[in-house]
Amino acid sequence: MPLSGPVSASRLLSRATLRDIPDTVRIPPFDVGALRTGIVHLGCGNFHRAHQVAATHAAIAAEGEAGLKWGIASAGMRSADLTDRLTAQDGLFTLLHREPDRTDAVVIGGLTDTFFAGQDEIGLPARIAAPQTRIVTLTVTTSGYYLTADGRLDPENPAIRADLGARRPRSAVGALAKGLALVRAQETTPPTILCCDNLPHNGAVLMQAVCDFARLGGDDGLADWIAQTVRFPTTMVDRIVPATKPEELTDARTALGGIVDLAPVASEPWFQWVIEDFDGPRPLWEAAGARFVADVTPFETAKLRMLNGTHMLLAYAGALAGCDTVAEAANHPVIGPITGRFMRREQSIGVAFSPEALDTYTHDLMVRFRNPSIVHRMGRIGRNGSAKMASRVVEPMRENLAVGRPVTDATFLIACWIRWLILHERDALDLPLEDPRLARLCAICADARDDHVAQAEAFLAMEEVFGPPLPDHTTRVQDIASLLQAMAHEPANTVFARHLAG
Ligand code: CS2
Repeated sequence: MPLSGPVSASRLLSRATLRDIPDTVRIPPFDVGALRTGIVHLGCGNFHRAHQVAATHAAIAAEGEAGLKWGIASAGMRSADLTDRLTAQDGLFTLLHREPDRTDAVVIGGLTDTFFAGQDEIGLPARIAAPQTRIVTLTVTTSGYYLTADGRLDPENPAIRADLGARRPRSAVGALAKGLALVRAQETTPPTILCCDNLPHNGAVLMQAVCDFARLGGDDGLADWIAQTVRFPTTMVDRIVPATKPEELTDARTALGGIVDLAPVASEPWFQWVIEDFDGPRPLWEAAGARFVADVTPFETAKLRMLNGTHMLLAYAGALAGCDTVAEAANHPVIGPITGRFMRREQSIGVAFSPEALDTYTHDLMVRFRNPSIVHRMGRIGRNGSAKMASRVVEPMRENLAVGRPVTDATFLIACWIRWLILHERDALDLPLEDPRLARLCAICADARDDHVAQAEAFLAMEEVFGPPLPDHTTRVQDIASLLQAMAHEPANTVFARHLAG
């Protein structure tokens, strides 16, 4: 984030400067300095702040004195950049709620400690095992769990292998396993672990991964104890939160009457958090609108398929058509209708909502995607495609194929993703491309240069991305290859218009 020189402490957002903030901006209605840590978070980033921290702020505000025990110690897993800024601001930051035509600013309190896990003196295992830690939350992205396509911990992943022998694990799964080993050794009550990433059955999957880690490290007893003793409720989280842009610093400063916030975050107003009901202490997250339910599955399937899967289509097709943001793609005269059709006709399979509820959910999502105040860049939404493809796109596709329903737009999405990779391999994609399997994906593009059938074949053969072969494999390969062929010879917009009409 660009800075125009050092900011004096008297102008920087902090506990001391809260009193200088104009009363048009809501500030924490509790004593931020009196917060105590009850939650440890792994993955301090924008989504975490606009979602779990904002919800915990609301919970503490609603609970008063009794809520002060729910402060969050939040770990950056990849760099010290954001956590250093937050530490300088006593953990305070501005949340800018962006509606299409207005922005509302709130200063959020709730962070007691922010630190980079790689330089933390205490260490994540010790923090997780501290008796006052009653909850551990995680947002490390789908690729941060190092899972195989069937949802198990990848024993060959270098980050996992390195953590097995390390006293200071760097991966979230390693930190949890080592933290829980300490809890077991000291015979205290384990915290509840809440995965807040977009993985199907995220609680069960994370528990399995942590147990897999313990077994890989030769500690079957720990794995059994975790499976029997530690709660990993499933959760569905939803709020669209883009990366912070320079305008956000300016907008925060204006709202705060000249006080500088070096770590503001913008989000849409929409907030959803559906949590599998669990026994055990927790903040009054209902105050923020969180719901505790017996079965999260319908919400999770709807969200993963209809929102997250469709987001991928918007990113891959949108960038190829020259759009910079999700909103531009959702408002595009051809991609917009393809998106709505894909979401309602293909991605709604397996979502246990009534047809009317599906129509409403589709409509609401399109409105959210079209919000022009949310500047969500394609590179960010499209990143880590290989880790997201199976649960968000291929599973519904497989279910549609099994009952003879169309899969044309899922095929289109996959072809657009491959086209991104082909362009990237030729240095012709004007976007940053992040993917845990990037080298392998580029190698496929290079090996089968210009042979689109061979490329489609080789991509679909990657079981760690697509799972076992799809039904009517030859048709799948041909359909993807003919879209790749068309995109190689005609402008993307022409190919897309034909796809919509077809
Ligand atoms: C997005 C999500 O980057 C992505 O994969 O689909 O981050 C999405 O914005 C959130 O899940 C919305 O709740």
